[in-house]
Amino acid sequence: MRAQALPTAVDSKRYLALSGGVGGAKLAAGLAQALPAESLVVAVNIGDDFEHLGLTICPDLDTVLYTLAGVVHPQQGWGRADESFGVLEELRRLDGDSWFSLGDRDIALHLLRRQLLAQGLSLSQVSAELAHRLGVTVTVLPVSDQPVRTTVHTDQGSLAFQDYFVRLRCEPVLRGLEFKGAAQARLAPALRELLASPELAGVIICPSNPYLSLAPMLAITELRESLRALRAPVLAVSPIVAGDAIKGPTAKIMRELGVQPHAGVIAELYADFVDAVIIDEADAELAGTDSRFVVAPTVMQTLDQKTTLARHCIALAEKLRS
Ligand code: FO1
Repeated sequence: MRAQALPTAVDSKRYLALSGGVGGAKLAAGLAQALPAESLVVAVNIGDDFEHLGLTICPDLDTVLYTLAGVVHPQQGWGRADESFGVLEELRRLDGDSWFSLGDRDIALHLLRRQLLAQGLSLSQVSAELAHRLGVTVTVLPVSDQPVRTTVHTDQGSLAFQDYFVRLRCEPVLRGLEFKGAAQARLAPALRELLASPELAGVIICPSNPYLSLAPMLAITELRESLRALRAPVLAVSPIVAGDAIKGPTAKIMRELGVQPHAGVIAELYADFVDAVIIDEADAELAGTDSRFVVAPTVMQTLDQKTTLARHCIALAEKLRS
């Protein structure tokens, strides 16, 4: 009698990416190319979220969703491509709040989010529903279903995050950051489950702003402690290249906090849980200074570059696991 053929082993490895907005979404897009959809979970910062015009705005979640759906504004990296601003123009005419640039298509998504939240769905459930409706098959979820809101302490007083970031264009000098709600926040249920799962093959910390995007996530005790205790490798991609940020105010913020912007700083900030830090080829001379540094091309403009960096991350996680 012939032995029954064994079923083909199903590769059930899963990767977790921790992401802020634009920079993180780029690597998430590369990971979505390099991995099957069921093998990737992207957990996103909610510190930038706020209530505006009666809507719950989740800029980083939407940036990741729009990027993965292929509908993000290609130059801005946030908001929708092919957008119109009829509502905003009318708001301006009526002397309403128009400093935060919400396009018409974007407002439609926000109305839907409002409706689903009002029906009692959690932010994770709403995000899953929005992902589905946008045709995104990768799992995208907020780091928590409870609010965490970033307050920026500056030389002009304490400011809500978007007041500082968008209305004042990061001009005030930063003195400190506070993540309101982080002490009480629990991880989103699917994230907690993944962090405890033997299927977790690695955690990839995307090249998002470590102070504005990743710190609010890591301020949730449950996340930081899970990463510290994790058996699967944790690796981070440095957002600093040749002493400057690829995009956004990371380098300015670091200088204001008295930190010299260099790629290696990420290894110090995440020292208690990170196993490897990918730094750019432009910073290759740092490689010898810390055994955790690994050099790879980290500048992502094209989809090919995003996918190449994603493959480097996956290969590194595999190497660290073996
Ligand atoms: N960024 C801006 O610089 N100006 C805006 O008016 C603006 C509007 C906006 C609307 C929806 C959205 O999802 C994002 C938006 N962003 C805007 C980007 C966003 O506020 C920041 O990039 C993130 O919060 C930082 O990660």
